[in-house]
Amino acid sequence: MDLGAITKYSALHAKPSGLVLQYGTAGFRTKAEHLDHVMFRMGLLAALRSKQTKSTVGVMVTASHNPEEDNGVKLVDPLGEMLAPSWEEHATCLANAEEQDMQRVLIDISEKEAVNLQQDAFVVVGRDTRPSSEKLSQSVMDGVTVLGGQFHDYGLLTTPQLHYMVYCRNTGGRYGKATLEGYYQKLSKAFVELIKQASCSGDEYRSLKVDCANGIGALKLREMEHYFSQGLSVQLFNDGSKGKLNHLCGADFVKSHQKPPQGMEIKSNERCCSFDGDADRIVYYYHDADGHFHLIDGDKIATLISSFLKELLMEIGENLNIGVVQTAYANGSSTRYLEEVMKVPVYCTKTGVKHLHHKAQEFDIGVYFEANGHGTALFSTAVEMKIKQSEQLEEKKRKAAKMLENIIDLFNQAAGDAISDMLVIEAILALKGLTVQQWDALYTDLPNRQLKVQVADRRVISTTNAERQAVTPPGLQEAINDLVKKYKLSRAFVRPSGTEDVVRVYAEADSQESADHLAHEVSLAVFQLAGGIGERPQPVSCLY
Ligand code: 16G
Ligand code: MG
Repeated sequence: MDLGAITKYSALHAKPSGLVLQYGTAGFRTKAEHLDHVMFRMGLLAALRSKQTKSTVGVMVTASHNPEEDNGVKLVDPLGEMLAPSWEEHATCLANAEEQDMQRVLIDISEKEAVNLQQDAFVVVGRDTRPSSEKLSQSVMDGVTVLGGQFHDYGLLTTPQLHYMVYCRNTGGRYGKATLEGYYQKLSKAFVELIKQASCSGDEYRSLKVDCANGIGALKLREMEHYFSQGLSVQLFNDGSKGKLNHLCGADFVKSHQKPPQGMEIKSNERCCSFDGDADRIVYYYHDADGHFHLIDGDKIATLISSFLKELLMEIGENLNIGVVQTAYANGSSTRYLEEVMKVPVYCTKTGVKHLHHKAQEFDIGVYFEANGHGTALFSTAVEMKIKQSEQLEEKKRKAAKMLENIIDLFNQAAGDAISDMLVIEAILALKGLTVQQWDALYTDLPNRQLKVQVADRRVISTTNAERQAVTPPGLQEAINDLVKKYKLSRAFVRPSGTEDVVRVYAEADSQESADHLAHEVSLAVFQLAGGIGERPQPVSCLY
């Protein structure tokens, strides 16, 4: 490690004094103008991680669904997964070190993690379409270089595409080719083969409207569409040619406001979907004949996918298990439907993709989705073995095995991916002959409400049982329990946000009015018992 060079270059990416950031569930995220030093240092850290794992590591420059002025950075571990927890701590230490402490922190990390500094390092870098992203990704590469590492700059990529590249590079090409062409071909080939098996792929299955949040998803989907156009035609909206990134559009807007994005013309019963700003989240929706908006969120996506996969499993195999992983935000109706109607075991983890991903790896087929549309399905080697053995099976079983093989190719195994999930969903709808309304009708969501409460220090709230119960401050959980009892089919929980300085409140109940009241009452309890600041929480009717 050439400490002299590190100090010299670090001064060119100086840290604004006093700024403290935390590597959270989505990496570092804040106003773009505060991030130059963080990017340089994450370049250094990625090089160290690459040396330690003797593998390619990824760095993605994006702030997903945040406003255009923000930016962020996330490291991708060798198998395409989120950064290991001990390295998240190193990331926080390194990002917050004052200039004169940088050398010591770097040496500390290298020693703690037994990094062989002589080892080569290789880092791949991707970025979204924000105006600040190009320069910030350059700072990442500066960091990698100063530590003696090599890099490949993929330029503009969706976040899941970067995960895919990392995964391909560390599996000797077995998973796929680490190029955009490789990604497009792998997914499109699997999709087109699946669609061919649909007996009822009439016109209504052939077109889909996609809101791209004025982000990177638009560019990449446009590059990709001709690869799969024989199976599906996509009409792109909010493609970045006019509007602002994530402004009144995108998956986060549609899910949290429960209304369609601006800039998209929707006729009744047309199937539509929205990506978020870095294309790792997707939600579907439509307008019914009466003009009512229907949201089909991550929970209903998980239901569609897991029921289809369960059918395929029943066709081909004994002794293979399937599980669905959700978070506390999953609508109660979805959990009930999965467990009671579909007889699929459901597990709940903390919020954040890495927790769901980890749990899903325990099953032969693990389907995981957050209600907000982050998710994918993972497959064990036992499933792949079963498919290989299917040559000897009877015709019907062989067909199911072939479908499963294509589905595995179509799912991005490295991360939840809006493009890949979209193609999986489109294929399943066509294969099952389901309209968007029929899909939506699988179950009815319980009315729910999410609110935010400002408190002096959100760390006073700690939770257990996958965030469904508050442990501290004292008395808060008892207060929530008492409030919940007042309503039918009700449930509520609170948790400190991992991405914003707020406490989040979730409530659901048998009617929208009840869910709104409950959410408001729980917000007041948080305000009183957890050190609320600013204005007291307003009733929901005053907010919307
Ligand atoms: C991050 C997480 C997402 C989670 C969200 C919760 C990843 C890649 N992203 O965006 O999964 O739903 O944070 O945000 O893990 P919150 O803690 O502010 O509610
Ligand atoms: Mg995202």
